[in-house]
Amino acid sequence: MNKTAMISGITGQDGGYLAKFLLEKNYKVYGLYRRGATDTFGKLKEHGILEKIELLDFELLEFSNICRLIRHYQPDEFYNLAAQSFVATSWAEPIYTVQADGMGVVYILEAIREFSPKTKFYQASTSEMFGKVQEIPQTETTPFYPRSPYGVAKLMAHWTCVNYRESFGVFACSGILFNHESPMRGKEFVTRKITTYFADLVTNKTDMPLELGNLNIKRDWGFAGDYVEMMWKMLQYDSPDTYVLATGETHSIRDFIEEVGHICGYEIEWHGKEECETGVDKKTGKTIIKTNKKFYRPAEVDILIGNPEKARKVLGWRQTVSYKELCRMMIEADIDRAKKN
Ligand code: NAP
Ligand code: F7E
Repeated sequence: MNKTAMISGITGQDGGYLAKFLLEKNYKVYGLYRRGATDTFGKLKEHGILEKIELLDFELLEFSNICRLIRHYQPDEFYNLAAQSFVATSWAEPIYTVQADGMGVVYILEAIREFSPKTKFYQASTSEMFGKVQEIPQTETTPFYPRSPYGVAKLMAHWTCVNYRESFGVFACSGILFNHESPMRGKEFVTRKITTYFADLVTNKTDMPLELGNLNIKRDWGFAGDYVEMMWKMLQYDSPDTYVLATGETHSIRDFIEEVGHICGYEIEWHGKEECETGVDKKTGKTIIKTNKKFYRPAEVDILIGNPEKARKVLGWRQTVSYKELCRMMIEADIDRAKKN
């Protein structure tokens, strides 16, 4: 009998990579999605797996629907990747974010506890829970200090996961994942915003500068494809636990722009600072980057850098795509897409 896995957030970046990975392991995959007025299956089509997944209606805030799904299908594994995942939006929609990203997890865990206690559960926790970091690098024991409604909601979900593990014996794992990117990343996230811009620039689709927020922020960026395998590994281990997944390297937004710019043949000279900074193409003198206050956040997470030692030892975590390879992979994919369109 094939193992069964439910993936919420199947239409997102990680949903596609995880579904592809599990299908290759011969899982029967149930993809949970919310109906949209426009086509939201683009990533699954690009992965070439849309037809292989059984799609089921799902909404994080609809407890009745979550109960019905879990009672009926009783999956071996449930990967909760669904979330309002854009940090900037969480200040505009704090109530919805806390309900979906926090309460939504309580709903799923309650349904598992009640109707399918054998289901193993993976929660998509995040380095945003470390926020104003209390320690460098961050590990599983670093105290949390979230800086956004998103981080607060995810922290509630994380502790709920730990609590259901300890109180009811649910096999609930929390993966504290640092930023992971790919050509499937949503275009509003900073890496993809930068690579889609440079792709448009080199294919002459734009001559406007790219407007960004704080360029000095640092993130620990890895490749999404590497991280989904570890989600699965967490659920195959003898006992449920919490793990940090990260690369152990950190780079600024400025650094990411310079690397992608360099691949596209641009050397950038910086003028001004903070909210009045510009990045100028050395060859032509043209301004290609501009900061704009609009993209600054009310409270920032200045630096993230994780220590994935525990995952390395227990799960065999290793990174297969380096930072520079990730930059190249993303810009090349966006240039290909820009040429096709
Ligand atoms: P993503 O691309 O933004 O995907 C989020 C998914 O959640 C989408 O399929 C979205 O559906 C779905 N969703 C949102 N609200 C929902 C709701 N109310 N009911 C049902 N589905 C809903 O995110 P991702 O990058 O793949 O990340 C996957 C998970 O890992 C998220 O929980 C995120 O918070 C977490 N995480 C991500 C990172 C990272 O660097 N990528 C790091 C740590 C943790 P629509 O397509 O309909 O919007
Ligand atoms: O921002 C700065 C911004 O939106 C990264 C999500 O997957 O990873 C992601 O959250 C940094 C921030 O990702 C712009 O202020 C500057 O400091 O790409 P991002 P994020 O906020 O780190 C974590 C781990 C998750 O869990 C989340 O779900 O870049 N930044 N200028 C900008 N960011 C954006 N989006 N746009 C700008 O113009």
